[in-house]
Amino acid sequence: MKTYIIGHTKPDTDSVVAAMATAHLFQKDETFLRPNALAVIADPLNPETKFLFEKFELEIPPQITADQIKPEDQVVLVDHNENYQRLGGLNPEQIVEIIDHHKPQLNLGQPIFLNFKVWGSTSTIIYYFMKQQGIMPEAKLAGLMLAAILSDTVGYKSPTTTDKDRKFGAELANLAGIKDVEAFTLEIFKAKSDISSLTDEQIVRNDFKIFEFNKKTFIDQLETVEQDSILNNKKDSLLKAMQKTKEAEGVELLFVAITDILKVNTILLILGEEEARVAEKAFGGQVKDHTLDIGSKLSRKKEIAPAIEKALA
Ligand SMILES: [Mn+2]
Repeated sequence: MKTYIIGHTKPDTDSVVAAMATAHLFQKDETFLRPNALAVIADPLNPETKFLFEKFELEIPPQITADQIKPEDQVVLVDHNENYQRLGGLNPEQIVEIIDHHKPQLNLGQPIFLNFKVWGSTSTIIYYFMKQQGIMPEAKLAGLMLAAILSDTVGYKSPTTTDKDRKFGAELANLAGIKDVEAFTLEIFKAKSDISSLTDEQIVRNDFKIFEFNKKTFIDQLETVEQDSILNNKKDSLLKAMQKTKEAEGVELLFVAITDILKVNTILLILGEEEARVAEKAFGGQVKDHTLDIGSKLSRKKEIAPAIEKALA
């Protein structure tokens, strides 16, 4: 019997690092009774996460498919809980534990261990458990955990940021020997912005979620330090890729949010009239040339998706 610890599909840094940190915790502390737990990933790493693993010279967790999970194995989900965010084909009956900071959307047939905390990253939660058990991550893992917090909270600027994230982030910076956290944040932002290897369709699908609002709504968010150049050079081709994706996914509304994490500003790419109507109702202002500036809203979870949901209600 094996226990796999896995984050969501199209993993971000927090998803991968939270799985690794959880495996470390379970291996070091036998009271969890999951000593052979193994961190794995559902899809290849994005450029930001790849950069961080190279920087800290740590081994990337192996990628698995549902076929590799045997009926007697157990699965721990980190950084997600919703069905559509899970590894495709995963049998929900094999999920034994979930550690997450997203809205719970669960319909499971058996009792399981649930650890949900409304903090800025799942890595914040794992570090909290480590502290409770007196287990400290070694320097490299601490550096990755700090990166996961900074990435998920957009350098502590997102409204999802809590005092726990700042406090634990500072402790992890100490453990990792990172003195200039701001410079480190900028390094992460630059790596996050590297879309040179992505096609337009991959950008539109880079970090999307589908929300079951009154209308089925696809929202992708691209966090970048190059908002201007993306809008100047890529808008038309992205709109084409958005149309294709909308048809392929069978959604009623599709938005791509281009968030400049240094300027703290989001511009929505608006595909058609229906999206324009909903976005104007949700955020005010007027759509111009397929774009709507929605100001300082950074968080899809806390600001962008709820406003769209409300406009559709
Ligand atoms: Mn997360």
